[in-house]
This record gives sequence, C-alpha cells and structure tokens, in this order.
Amino acid sequence: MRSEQPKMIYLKDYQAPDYLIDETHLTFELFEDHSLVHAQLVMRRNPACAAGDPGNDLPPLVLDGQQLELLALALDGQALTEADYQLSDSHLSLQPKAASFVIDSSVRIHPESNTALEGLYKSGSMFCTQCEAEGFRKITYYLDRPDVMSKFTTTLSAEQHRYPVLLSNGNPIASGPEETAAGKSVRHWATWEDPFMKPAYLFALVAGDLWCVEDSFTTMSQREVALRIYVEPENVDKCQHAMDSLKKSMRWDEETYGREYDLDIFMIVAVNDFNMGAMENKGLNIFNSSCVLAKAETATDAAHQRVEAVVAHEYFHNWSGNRVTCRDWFQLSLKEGFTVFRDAEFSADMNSRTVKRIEDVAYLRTHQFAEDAGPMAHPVRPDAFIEISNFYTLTVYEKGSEVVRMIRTLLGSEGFRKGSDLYFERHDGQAVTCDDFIKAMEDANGVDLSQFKRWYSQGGTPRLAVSEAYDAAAKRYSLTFSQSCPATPGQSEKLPFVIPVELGLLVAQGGELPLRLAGEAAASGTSRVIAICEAEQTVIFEDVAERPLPSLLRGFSAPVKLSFPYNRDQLMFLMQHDSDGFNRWEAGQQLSVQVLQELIGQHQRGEPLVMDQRLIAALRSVLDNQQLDQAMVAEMLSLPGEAFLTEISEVADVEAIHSAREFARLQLAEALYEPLWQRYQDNRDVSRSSTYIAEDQHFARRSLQNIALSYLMLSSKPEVLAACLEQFEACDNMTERLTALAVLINSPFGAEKAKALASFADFFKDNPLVMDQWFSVQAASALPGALARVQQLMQHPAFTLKNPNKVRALIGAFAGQNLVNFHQADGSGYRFLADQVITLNALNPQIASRLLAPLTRWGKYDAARQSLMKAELERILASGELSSDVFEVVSKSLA
Ligand code: B3K
Ligand code: ZN
Repeated sequence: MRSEQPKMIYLKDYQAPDYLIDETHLTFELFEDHSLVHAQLVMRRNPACAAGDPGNDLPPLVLDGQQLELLALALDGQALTEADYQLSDSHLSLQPKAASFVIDSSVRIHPESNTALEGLYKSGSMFCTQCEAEGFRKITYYLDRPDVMSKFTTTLSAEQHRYPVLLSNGNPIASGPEETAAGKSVRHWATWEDPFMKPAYLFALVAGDLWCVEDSFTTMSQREVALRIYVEPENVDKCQHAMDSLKKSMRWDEETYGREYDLDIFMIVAVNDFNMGAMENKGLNIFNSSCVLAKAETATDAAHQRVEAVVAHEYFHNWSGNRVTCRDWFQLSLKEGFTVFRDAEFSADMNSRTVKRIEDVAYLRTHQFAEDAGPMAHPVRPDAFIEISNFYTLTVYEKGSEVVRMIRTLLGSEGFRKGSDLYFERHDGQAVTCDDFIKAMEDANGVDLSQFKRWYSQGGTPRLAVSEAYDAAAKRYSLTFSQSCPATPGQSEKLPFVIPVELGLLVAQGGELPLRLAGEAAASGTSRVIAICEAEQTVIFEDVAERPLPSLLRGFSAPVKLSFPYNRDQLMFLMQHDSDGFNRWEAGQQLSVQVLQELIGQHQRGEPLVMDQRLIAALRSVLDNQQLDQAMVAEMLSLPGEAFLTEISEVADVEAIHSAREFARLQLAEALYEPLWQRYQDNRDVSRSSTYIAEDQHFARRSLQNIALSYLMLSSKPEVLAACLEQFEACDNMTERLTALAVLINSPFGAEKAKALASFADFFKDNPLVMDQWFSVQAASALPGALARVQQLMQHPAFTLKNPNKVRALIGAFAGQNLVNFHQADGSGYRFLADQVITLNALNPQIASRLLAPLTRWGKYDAARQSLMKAELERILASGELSSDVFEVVSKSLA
C-alpha cells in the first residue's frame, strides 16, 4: 500500500542511471517466519553521465527498496549509521565518496506473508520469486530498472528436509550442508552463477521439495543443454507435453530466427500461486502450473495448446527480452509484442495456421479493441503510467504483436529476417527501445518506417472504410480507402497510419484476377499487399473485365476496423470461394453479425424473432463439405460471441444480444440437426476407439465434435442427453469430459446436471487445475441465478481468494464471460465484483486491478447501468487506502 498519492511517470522524463552495478552477490537465508537477504553490489558511476560531474562531486545514490527492514549497511566495508543515509518507504539514499564503490546491505523480509505474489513469496510450501516489473525492490535495495544490467551470483540456504531443491539463475557452482559453530546443521546451501548480464527483473530463486523431469537438447552448434521441469511430486506425470513443447521451441528458434540457447541448463518450475501465466527469468523460468501441467485426463485441448504456446513464449524471451532487453518499461512491447508474434508464428507452424490466426484475431477484436475504446486505452508504447503492472495489457502484447506482424508483411519474410538478425547482433547484451528495433528493420532493408512508427505512439483502433467504383468501358476498378482513428485519453488528434491491406479480387466464376495496378506494366499475383498511408487513398486496378468482388484485409493484415458494404449474398460467395482461409471465416462472421444484429433489432422492438435462412444455408454447406479442415468447420459454426457483439454495438443491449444469439443457436440446432448429429457421431466414434493424442488433427476433430454436441443439446432430445452422458462418463480425456459437463450444466436436465457436477468434483477434488475448470463452467453458465451460485461456490473448500487461478476461474469467468448475469439490471453483479476488488486490493493488488476491467467498460451500456457501474467504481475509490494498481484503473475510469 502506498502512503503518498501515486505519481504519474512519463517516458519523456527518462534519464540514464547515475550508477551501474557491475556485480551483484546475493545471499538468501530462508526461514519459516522471515528471510534474510544480504546483497553486495559492486558499483561505479555511469560513464555515460560522468562527463558533467563538477569537480569530484558525485550525485547521490538512490536505491529502490520497499517493505524491507534494513539491518545493516556498509559502504566499501565501512558500516554506515543512520546519519549516513536517508530512508523512505520506497528509497534508500546515500552519498558515494568515489566513482567506484561497494555497497553491502542486509535486510529482513517476509515471504511467508506476501500475498501480493510479487518479490519473494511462498506458493504452498515452496519459496519462489516474481520480479518483473518492479518486484526486486521488495527483495533488496537496488537500482531496480531494466537498463541496469549486472552479473549475478546467488547463494541460498534453507532447511534441507523441507527444501531439498535450491535453484537460481545460471549454472550451479557449489553446494553443501551448512556448518555452524556447533557442527553440521539441518540446513544446506547452494550457489548459482549467471554468466550473462541481466536486469534485476530477470532474477529468480526457488526453494522447495520438488521433483524434476529431465531431458536434453543438442543445439545447432552441437552443445548439450540439460532441460529440467521441476514440479511437486504428484505432478511428474503431467510434464511431457511441456518438455516436448520446449524442445520444439528451441529447434524452431534456431531454424526460424537463427537463435540458439546459451546456458548449459534450462529450467522450468511450476508453481500454483502465480499472478500471470509465466515468467522468463534467465535460465529459470517460473510458470503458473496451469501453463506447464497437461495430460489427457486433466487438461483440455485448449490447455495443451496454451502450454505449448506459453513454454515457447518464455523460451523465446531468452533472445527477445533477456539478451536484448528493454531500456525502460515504456518499451515493454519491444519484448512482449515481438515475443507474442514469435510464439504465434511458432503455434501456427506447429498446428493449423489459419485456425491459429482466427483464434488470435477473434480474441484481439473482442478484447483489445474493447480496451482501445475504454478509459485505459493507451498506445503500444505508452507515454505515461502510474503503475507499470497495469500496462501488461492486450494492447502492449496482442496489438504489439500485430505491429510486428505488419512490419513483416511490409518487408516480406526475408527482409524481416534480415532486420531481426541486425537487431539481435547490434543490441545483444543491451537495454534498448522500440525505436532501436525499428531502426534495425530500416537499416537492414533500406526503408523509412517513420510514418509506420505512429502505431507505437498513437492509441485507439483505426477505422478503414472502403468504397468501390467500376468503369466497365475502361475496364478499371478502383477502391477508395478512408482511414480515421477515434480519440483516446490524452490523444484527440491522430495522424494517418501506414495500414498494410492484403487483398484480392474475385470474379463471378469464383476465380481470382491477376492484379495490375495503375502504372504497372504487367499483372503480378492474385493477392497483393497495398500500404494505405494517406487519410484517403484510391487504388486503381487495370484490365478488370467484369465487376469483381474484393477480398479485403486478408489474414487480418492490420489491426483495424474495416468496413465495406457487402450484402449477404456477397458474403456467402466469399465464404465459399475466397482463396484466403481467414477471409472465408471472416465472411461467415460478417454474415452472422448482420443476421444477429437484425435479430437484436427485432428483440428491441418487441417483434417476433425471424432469422434470415441464408445463415442456415451457408452453415449447412460448410457442414456438408467433407474436404474442409474440421477445425475450420468448427470455427465457422461458432457464432460471434456476446462480448464481440457488445464491442461492436454503439450501446450494448445485454439482454437483446443474449436472446438474439440464443435464438439463432436454437434455429441452427434445429435446422442442422441431422448433419450435426452425423458429424458428432463420426467423431465420437473415433474418440471412443482411440486414445487421446494432443495433435492438430485430433484437436480439429474434437473441436467439431464438441461444438456439434453443444448445438445438439439445445434440442433437449433424449438421444442427445444419452450421448452427452456417455461422453461424460466414458471418455478418456478432459476435452470431451469438460464439454459434456458444460453442455449439461447449461441444459434443462437438473438431475443429471447435479449428479455430473458432484461426481466430477469428487473425482478431481485433489487436482486444483481441474477444479478451476469446474468453477469456471458453473460461473460462466448463462442460466438465471449465476450470482448466487458463484457466491455459494466461494464457500467451497477448494476455493480461496489467495490463489489467482481460483479468482480468475470463478469471479473472473462470471464477470467476463457471463454477461447476461453480470449485467443484471439491479446492479447486483457490479456490487459483487466491487466487493471482491476491495477485498483483493489488500491481498493482491495486481489481481484486484485486473479483475476490475469489466467495470471500466461502463461506456458501452445504457444510462441506468452506467450509473450503477460508476457508483461501484466510486465506492471502490472511497473504500480506504488503495494500491497504486487499483487507484490508477479506478481513477482513470472515472475521469
Ligand atoms: N514477462 C512476464 C510478465 C510478468 C509481469 C508481471 N507483472 C510474462 C511474459 O510476458 O512472458
Ligand atoms: Zn512475455
């Protein structure tokens, strides 16, 4: 908790550090009721700043430190007394006497009562750390900023029996039993040395009773790397998928980026209590157990894919983040946007590229676009923040990745690789900025990306309106693009972006035209990337013998809201004929959106709902097409979600959206019952006669099987109930079991539902990750009474507010996924969420602040809901001493 009003920090105020820390020697003594941290910092004046030093005057040394009890402090071996330094609740300042010096400090900290899960804390019986972004200052006094890079040596000691495994970054160099004056003690110690310079945010330590799954990897230069995944003993059977994913990632980064791993050992540790997905600490990644543990019986296909992606993401950070790191936290997307792009491409290569792109785009458009339209909107490179923890956002990560993707689209794969090679070579071992990244791309390709860089500095989602004109006599077709970008906090005027639009032109027979732009001598290709740089820009195509139908923004080539006046027949045509798989799906989504919006209007006017039968026809032909990848069929059958329909509404009518969508699902279920039943049975037969495999074709098969089941169950037919119960009881994997449970929960079959919920919980009660899923499916159920159910589930023995996964699974799923219940007109959902935020503010500010997001979206709703939501934000603001995390989000939401 803060004791002063939190301050805004600005990018424009960045200054290089006054001092550097060449070496950091840490000693941790871990005990049950406190821990001691001794730090020796070998420091010197930063030569980059020293030129201006008048005479021998040195600036004061100001170290960061929070919640530390200072026990001893020495400068060059001389103990300092209170008169020699100044101490506040966030800093320790003293006056160095020479340009090089050594600081020794000893502090006492309390990991055992650290519920914020930042700094050194306990997860269950193990000690672990989370230092990014500013957690290291809760461990010792330090220059806790990413541009201060140091060589770390770490010794940790703990009771041998409770903590047989002692880990830190780098290589183990010594260990042994602790000797005391009285002889050997029950404690032991280990020393680790990290040969690579790193900022403090990449420091890590683990002590616990852990088992390890071991493997090895031979790098492209034939070095052997030991790979170890450390988990609690009951989880050793759930590590194989993560290990396979790690090896694939290591190979992929060699093949795709020419990047090799650098230490002799790479470790992953799974912990149950973790604020985020995982953390890329040098050589010692610490993971939320949900992103490591996966086996058929306990983890869904989605969980397997998430493990693969997160393992890859953290591994890729070794180059994009660790060896080349950020100069300051405003540059966070330098490592996160780039690394998300890298992991997305990895997943695309390992699985279906089109399906991966569809999932990512659907997520971006639903959630990042909403963030961009809300009070916390910020550019990919923010220029101010109060609490950096609040800026680990969809904008920095997902939109940041889209920005890197656009660079690749503009430069081509080869040009992009040249740029990334230059970036890594030029900046290896440095802390740099987004400008440095762009400069490397420019220099390697001889291009000017200065206008493109507006993607880093301007927030908000650009709109791109497209209109067409056709001149039959001249055989000339033109497209006019108009871009604009809505105002975002602190940015009222926006300059034009560079928007790469990949496009093609379809003709009536379903083929695609070779493209010749005005001024070109000959046509080349049927799909082209055109950079839209002006506020309004017309692109002219020659030799166009008939009026074509454009396929625009193929593969979602830019994160914009594109509009073109397609009619429904044209969308159905694109669904069938577009050569771009992403755009075939996109045409189906646009058709669904048009049909759903019509139903929403009918509902609002109190008219009977009548659905356009063309949607049924379109989806019937998708279902009948045995050539289509089954995952694509599943994606096409998935109607746009309620959250997406909310995002694209001017004022979201929660009940109308829910009723319209449910009505459409029921219509589809009835009309397509036969083909859905066939597809369900075919795939269930395969599942029944084979064992679970976590591979693409099987993910695809199960995704169609499961979406078919969810439609079929709407019919309430006894044969479907029987099939659902059979799947629930007889399947060998969590993907099928959880879907069966979820569709049962949302069905009218009360007795079967209760029985299934009880047997599931009884069987999996000792597996916290499975219980998270059990909480989530109940919290997300749109049936009436969800809030009461959630409140009741909070009393369940498996629930605790202290575990972030539990909070997300129950409260987060209710507020984020169960829109019709969360937005109850009486405001009960809002009141409940605010109560939880107030409680969590004291326990875990980062989780409290993230949980708040649904309340910040008040601008989307009707006046009555707006005032209820704002009243809850006001109540949080007045609730007492707020963490800087919660304060920033609430105050900006009310501004
Ligand atoms: N770099 C970490 C983020 C941790 C932030 C905690 N406030 C995870 C990742 O993006 O890989
Ligand atoms: Zn990351």
